[in-house]
Amino acid sequence: MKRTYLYILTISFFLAACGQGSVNQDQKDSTAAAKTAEIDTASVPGIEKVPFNDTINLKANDDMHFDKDLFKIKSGKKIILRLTNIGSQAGAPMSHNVVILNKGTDISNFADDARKSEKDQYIPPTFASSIIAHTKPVIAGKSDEVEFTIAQPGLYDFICSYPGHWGTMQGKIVVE
Ligand SMILES: [Cu+2]
Repeated sequence: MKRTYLYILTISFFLAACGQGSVNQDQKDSTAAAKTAEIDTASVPGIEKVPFNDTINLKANDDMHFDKDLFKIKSGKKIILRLTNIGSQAGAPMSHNVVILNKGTDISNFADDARKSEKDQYIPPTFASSIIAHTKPVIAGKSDEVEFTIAQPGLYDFICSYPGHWGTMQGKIVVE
């Protein structure tokens, strides 16, 4: 009888200890999540080698690539977005643009609507609130330039919204 009592006591103590353990684990998890949110932008591979810039200067070619895919800018600062199309001017020249998307925008959904927005030069009105800045369509040999400011630090995507281009024409902007 005494032995059973001890046994139950031991089990209870063990369970209590486990309970305590899981509380600590939860605390650890939430601390880790908070840290992840904090270092979100710092965890972008290669970002430590990218200097702060006041200009996002992109060149696009007929192979549907931008010459750069990673930028670092300061929040609240006026930034120039410039796109130059260095593609061939012969035949049927290919156009490109650059669209900077707000944090958390689903690129695939955006591109889907962009594809259906030919009359709006592939800038979908349905996603107006997700667009921070965009250039005009730029044909080979031309360039376009716009200014923008991003107030909130974080990680932002940019793409070319021409149909079928965004898969290879995209990059990231870290705002600190
Ligand atoms: Cu393009």
